Amino acid sequence: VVSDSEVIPFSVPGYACQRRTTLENHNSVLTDALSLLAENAELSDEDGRGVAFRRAAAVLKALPSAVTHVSQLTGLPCLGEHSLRVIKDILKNGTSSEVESTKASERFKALKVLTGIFGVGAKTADRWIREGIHNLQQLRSSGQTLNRAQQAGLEHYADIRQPVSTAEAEAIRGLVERAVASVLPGAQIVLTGGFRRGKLTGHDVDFLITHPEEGREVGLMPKLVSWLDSRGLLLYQKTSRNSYLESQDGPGRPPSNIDRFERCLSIFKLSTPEAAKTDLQDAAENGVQSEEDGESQSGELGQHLQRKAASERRWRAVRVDLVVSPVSQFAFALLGWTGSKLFERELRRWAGHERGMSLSSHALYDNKQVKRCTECRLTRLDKLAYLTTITFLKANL
Ligand code: 8DG
Ligand code: MN
Ligand code: MN
Repeated sequence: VVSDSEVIPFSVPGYACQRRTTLENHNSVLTDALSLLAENAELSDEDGRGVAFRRAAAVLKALPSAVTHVSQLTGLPCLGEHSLRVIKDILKNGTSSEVESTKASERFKALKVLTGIFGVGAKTADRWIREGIHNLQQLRSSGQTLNRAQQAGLEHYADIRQPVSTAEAEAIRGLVERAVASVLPGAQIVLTGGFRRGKLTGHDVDFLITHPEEGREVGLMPKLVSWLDSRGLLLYQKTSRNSYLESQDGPGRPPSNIDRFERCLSIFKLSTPEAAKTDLQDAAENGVQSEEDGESQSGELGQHLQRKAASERRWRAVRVDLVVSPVSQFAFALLGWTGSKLFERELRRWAGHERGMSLSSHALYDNKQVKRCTECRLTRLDKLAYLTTITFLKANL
């Protein structure tokens, strides 16, 4: 028992983007619990609650040591009543009843399995659940019409849910570098997303591509995609010019977080004897019983068989995002695609509320000057923005 006088309260700044957050997390029991509740809220179309739990988890992630006593949390930002209740529950009992019952709920388990399919969002999953579809078997036999993305997602489900390793990300980088070098010599490619933040695994691999000469990047994506496709390296791809202008940014609407860059959401076919070996080991060590994603026995068996098949082939499916940006917007694109999602959200909130500026993946504007902006001022602002983004990255990676 610790007396209150011995407890040293923690202190962290209010916005996630103002904190130095390392990959070392001293409070993973608490942050796992809050992240699960965040996930459940997001999957239930309650984004506000989701963000609140994500913010609370981010605060605990930034603490220099493990929380042992609730009084250490006095004065910390972003810890609402609900999050505090969960934290207290865990500090007192070792677990949170709300987290445990969420984890055990059929609805949550079904939402996780179904949204784990590439191309399936919370709304689709919810509709399927209401129609009695809770797992892959039921989906396969339901006769539901699946779009191209969902078909690919279902076909490569077991591969895609296996985390991507840094070695695999490097192998993909090699492929994309070769492709880019042959369709547009001089173009540059950067690994973004979680791997750029130093994470050791990811759910996909994210790349940003540009060319040092403005305008040379135009038309790059289709060439890149057909180079990869003609060599049999793509299992699925969808290239899109973003609908940002038409759908998101109408008058009176807040600017969208979604950017306008040309992008390609894809599934690569990566030849990896290593990946095949890992899958085999995984299947041998864990058997079919240890899956914890809430699939039924037959679902687990199905996945096991998919993985076993994976171990017999010499490739695996990996989700890859490709984005092309003109070099004049590269700094913002890089910052915007580095993540994490909460960091980006918080950085934009901070820019708006504390600095009167709006930040996107394209530019940084001073809100007071935006109407009178001349080319010249924009250029100067862009330079300032570039320096600002670099400073942020140094402070936060
Ligand atoms: P992970 O893949 O390792 O799980 O984590 P991550 O790399 O941080 O997540 P991500 O889903 O791949 O997203 C990487 C960043 O890309 C994310 O922080 C924000 C940025 N991003 C955009 N636009 C979009 C978009 O339309 N969709 C997604 N998913 N991310 C986007 O700038
Ligand atoms: Mn990623
Ligand atoms: Mn991604």
